[in-house]
Amino acid sequence: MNKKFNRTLVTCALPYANGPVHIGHLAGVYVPADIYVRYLRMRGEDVLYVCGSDEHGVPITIKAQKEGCTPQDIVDRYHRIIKDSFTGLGINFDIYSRTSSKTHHKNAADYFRKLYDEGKFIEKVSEQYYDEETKTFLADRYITGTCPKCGAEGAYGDQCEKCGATLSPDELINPKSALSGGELVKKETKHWYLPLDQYEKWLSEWILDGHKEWRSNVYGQCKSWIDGGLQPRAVSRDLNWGVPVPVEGSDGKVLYVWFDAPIGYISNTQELLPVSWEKWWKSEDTKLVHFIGKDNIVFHCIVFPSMLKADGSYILPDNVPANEFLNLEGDKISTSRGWAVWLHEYLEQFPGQEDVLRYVLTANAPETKDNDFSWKDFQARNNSELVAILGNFVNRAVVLTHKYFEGKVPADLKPEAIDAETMAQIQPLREAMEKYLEGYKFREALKEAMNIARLGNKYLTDTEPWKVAKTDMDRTASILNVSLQICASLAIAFEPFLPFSSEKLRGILNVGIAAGNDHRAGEEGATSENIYTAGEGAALHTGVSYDGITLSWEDLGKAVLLPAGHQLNQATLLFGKIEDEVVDAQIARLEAIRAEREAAAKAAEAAVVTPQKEECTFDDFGKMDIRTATVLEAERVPKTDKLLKLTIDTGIDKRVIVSGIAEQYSPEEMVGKQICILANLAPRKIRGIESKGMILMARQNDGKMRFITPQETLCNGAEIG
Ligand code: B3M
Ligand code: ZN
Repeated sequence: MNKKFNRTLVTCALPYANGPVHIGHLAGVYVPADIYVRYLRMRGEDVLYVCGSDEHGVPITIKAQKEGCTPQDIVDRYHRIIKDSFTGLGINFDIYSRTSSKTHHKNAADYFRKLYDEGKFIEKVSEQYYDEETKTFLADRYITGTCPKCGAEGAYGDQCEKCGATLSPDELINPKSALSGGELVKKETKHWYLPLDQYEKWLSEWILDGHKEWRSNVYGQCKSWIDGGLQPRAVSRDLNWGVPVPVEGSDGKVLYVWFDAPIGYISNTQELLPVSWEKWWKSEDTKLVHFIGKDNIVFHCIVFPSMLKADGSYILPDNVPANEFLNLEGDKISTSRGWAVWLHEYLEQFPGQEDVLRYVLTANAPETKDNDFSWKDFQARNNSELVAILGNFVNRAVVLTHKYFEGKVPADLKPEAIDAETMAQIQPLREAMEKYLEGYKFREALKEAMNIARLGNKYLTDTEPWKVAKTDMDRTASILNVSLQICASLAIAFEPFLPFSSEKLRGILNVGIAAGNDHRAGEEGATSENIYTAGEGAALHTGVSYDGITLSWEDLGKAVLLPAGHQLNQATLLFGKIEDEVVDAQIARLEAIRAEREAAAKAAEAAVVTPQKEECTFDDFGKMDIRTATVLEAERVPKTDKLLKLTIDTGIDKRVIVSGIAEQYSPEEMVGKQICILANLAPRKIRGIESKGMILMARQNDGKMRFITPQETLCNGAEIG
């Protein structure tokens, strides 16, 4: 495989260190990348696996401001949480560093400076919003105003959170500074731009002609960007958090977060491998693969490659297998609304069940379209796939071997046709898995692995060794031999997907696995802070062998992996059933969030006030005869939901008014109430009843209505005006 390549550099999108990692991130980026890396390592490939926290950008400064702490406090907090939670899920990067590191600051500044010196940027002065009070230029997020689309207050300069519209600060009605609340002025400021238009032709050849094999969602997005014509992009910002622009006269300016963050991949590699890093970034026989979510496509396929091209000494990504989005219980995952399942919380609440999450997120991966995570599906996939198929098969095979053969792999004494038939079905699955894994189709690859377990489970059910054992021990020996060989294949097939369970299974089978090497130890001169120390994170199975048996990927599907007489360990359950109460509690937590959100939306809707009507004169108003009156009798108008027939005392007379308030008031409630009426409204027939006048109601935008009543009881017929 990888004929033209001798090594693979895998990067994962650097998570923003302003919140923990959730299942959407995992399904989109980290779980697929981890499967890919584990697979390549099993095949003996040289792989470097790089990630880290993205610690710059405006949202981090806003969060710090809200919490009354520094941006550094924020990123320190989340960097730790994110890093530990990845380790907890068995995602062991060679390095997980951070963009606030010294190496990165220097590296990003040098990168900019080189392009600057070579004249690769355009310098442009433009007018930007400026807050006189705080003396700062404002990022779009720091500008708030009324949304031009839906009228909501508090829309941001880049987006209205109420209606979701993408905005520019110029579109906001009455824009104000979110920092000081004060008025804004426009002021000139200088920035540097990467002239993407100059890279358009090259990008078109490189991607549109040269990478037709990229996923259609990725290719399609690139095509629409390129076809739409590329514009120069600013690579600096007026902000005081980030990598300072390394050019004289650029005080108060930092590199745009999307300029420095991808350089973070390079910096992190340098931190780990200060001697040999260039081999990974500048050598044509290195295959570079970026795992990202779909909102990052333009940056990884258009902007970063243009930056690399502008420098000229770097390789370009061979593939960018971006996933679509994962929703949660039918709704978009949202950090700010708490609509998410956070990895660090999952690890706490589901100890020992790391692989269940890895399994469900892969089986449901949003590879070609958005997909949904639901707790019921999580439970069903655990109970009816992991427990009932994979776990059940392994457990039956091992328990029966202990029961009849003292836990030793029995010899294949009496083979029958069904054995060969079953193995013949399993044998081609390795190639199928390889094709899928190398083509970034992880869901499909997982299905094939599960098919091995299905075939094994069916084989046991069909051959019924527990019955055969009553009459034919030789045949029983063969059945269990075949079953255990399949178990050994499962330990190989599931290693990339379910590393914890696979390790457990190998422990039961008493075998090792050749899982390749990692680079976590770094090399001489490596910056120590972010380098893993021995024992940190889940074990990497680097060529350990037990009882002389070391399985390798190439063994998958072979008929004989465990020799007769090989001693097994006791069976332990690979997976446990997940009960209703457990998922019901998770669902209840989400339902509470949903209910709160709906109530807030209703309140917000109610608060929207209709615009004032056209002007009227005093005479217009004077024509209206508004008075107090009391309801004497009330009854529903038959066959209607909304109408009440009210008999009222107006002080002038007793009359009937038909009013559309039955949805808000029952007849009983109305009797005896003092209200206000428009007395001289021309009579109308409503449902055959003559209605003389109208009851005055206050009406909210959400449909809620209340009648108007004097502050204290007055005589009927008192004039209002
Ligand atoms: N920090 C991830 C995100 O959009 C962003 C990726 C940077 S990768 C260089 O959540
Ligand atoms: Zn809006």
